[in-house]
Amino acid sequence: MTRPYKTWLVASGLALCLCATPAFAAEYGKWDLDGDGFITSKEYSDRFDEMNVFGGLDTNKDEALEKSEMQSVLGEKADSFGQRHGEDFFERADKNNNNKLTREEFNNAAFMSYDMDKSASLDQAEFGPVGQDAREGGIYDLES
Ligand SMILES: [Ca+2]
Ligand SMILES: [Ca+2]
Ligand SMILES: [Ca+2]
Ligand SMILES: [Ca+2]
Repeated sequence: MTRPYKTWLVASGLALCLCATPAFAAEYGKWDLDGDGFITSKEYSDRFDEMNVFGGLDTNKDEALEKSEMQSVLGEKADSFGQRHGEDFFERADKNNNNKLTREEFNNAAFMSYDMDKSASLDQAEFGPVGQDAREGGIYDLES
């Protein structure tokens, strides 16, 4: 009878540890600019732009992302990107179906795939994958 309870304690203890590390808090704070504990799509887009994710993918700098640009810049990261955002990311993101993504279309679609509960904000649990993708060697580490 005591076993499931213990397992639960260990599991929640681990989760708390992960969130409480200074590195995690520092990273989260970089995104959650007003410090309210949630990352809105605006905060997310601002940080994404600061990291120059869209700009890094938009190689001809025309503020429009073509599928071929994404594929050539992502290179071997294309698989990880597809796993994170779905293989049909480009099609879903392209709201007006012109085969190009604006900065807004790109940022919004990326945000939505992290916002698992569709609350229009990212809590700390939802931020976990963002932190992984944004760190050195992650999907968005494009300048290497
Ligand atoms: Ca916030
Ligand atoms: Ca372009
Ligand atoms: Ca479009
Ligand atoms: Ca959410």
